[in-house]
Amino acid sequence: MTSDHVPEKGCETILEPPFLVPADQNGKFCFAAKCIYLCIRLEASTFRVEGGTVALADNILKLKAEKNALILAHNYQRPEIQDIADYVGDSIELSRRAMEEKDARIIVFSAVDFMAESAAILNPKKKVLLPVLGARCPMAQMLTVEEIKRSKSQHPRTPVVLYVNTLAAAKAECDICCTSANAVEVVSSVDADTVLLGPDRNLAEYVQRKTGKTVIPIPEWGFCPTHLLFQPEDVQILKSQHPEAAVMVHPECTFEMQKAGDFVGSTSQMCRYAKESKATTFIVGTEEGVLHRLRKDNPAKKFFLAYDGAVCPNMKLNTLERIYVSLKEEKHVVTVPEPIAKHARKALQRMFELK
Ligand code: 5XR
Ligand code: SF4
Repeated sequence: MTSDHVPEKGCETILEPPFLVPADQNGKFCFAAKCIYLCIRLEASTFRVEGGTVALADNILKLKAEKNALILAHNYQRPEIQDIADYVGDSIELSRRAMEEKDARIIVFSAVDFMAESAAILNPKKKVLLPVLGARCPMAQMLTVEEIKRSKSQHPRTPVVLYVNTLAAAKAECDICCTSANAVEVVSSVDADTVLLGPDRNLAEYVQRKTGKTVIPIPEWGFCPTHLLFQPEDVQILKSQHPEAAVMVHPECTFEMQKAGDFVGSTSQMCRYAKESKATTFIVGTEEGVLHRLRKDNPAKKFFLAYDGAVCPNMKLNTLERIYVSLKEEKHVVTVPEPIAKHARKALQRMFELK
């Protein structure tokens, strides 16, 4: 804001804390003038940004109506995207919404690759659009079909449970899918004491602790780069500033981080917990996007991100501008070849049948 504003000679101090008014007449004038100037600048830039965003959001909504499209946004999307979406949720809520959609011709999936793929698998008659082709979940790339086959041959007759954070070809190789919201129920429902679960190792260990079953992670080292950023030390510091706060942690975080939590769960479970809890302050250990939804749903409660840098760059590739272009040009269409889709669909449907 001040970088291109060169103060006049003798007035340099006015922007320094504690913003004292210079004593001489000339100084006072400079101060007042600069305040007005800064206010106008602030106003103009706020107006420009908001005006642009509002216009863009309006155009998206118009285009959406013209094209009979539905916009689904993940909890980790930017606030302005969540605000124009028809539905905001976690991967299972959005997949179910996509599966059940009857009227829309187009589904714009503002999230990452595997979620749009699941929508295309579950509702193949719809045109599913992923606004940005590069929005790919690195964790989903960590489990290859070869690795699954290798693990299966090492552990014959052991059921394979795959996190939805996998590509369609991997899902086609598994018995049942799960999300972070239902992994414990899915593994409990499987008729075996030992299961293979991938790609997230922290989630596999969490499920093992919760179910008492042996959960073998595939691959050995799968992880979410964003959730690994959380450290229990950050929670300690925040807790010392807000001793009354309840700590919510995602199961993709390390066990040390999970131990620092009063509650471990997926984003949809966090949303429920925050609503129902008596606590009015929360420290949140998951991607920062969910704070927008938490604050919107609980305006009287306070939410602090456990670590400022917990941003998924892939999720954040989606912007209003890109959604507009995606809808206008009807790109990028996500399709899954039917021989793969039909196996992956079965694994997803088994998960849905559980609830
Ligand atoms: O809801 C969550 O907990 C986040 C979720 C999902 O199920 O949507 O697990 N997102 C995935 O991208 C994993 C995130 O780290
Ligand atoms: Fe993938 Fe982690 Fe981003 Fe979720 S938050 S999309 S698991 S990288």
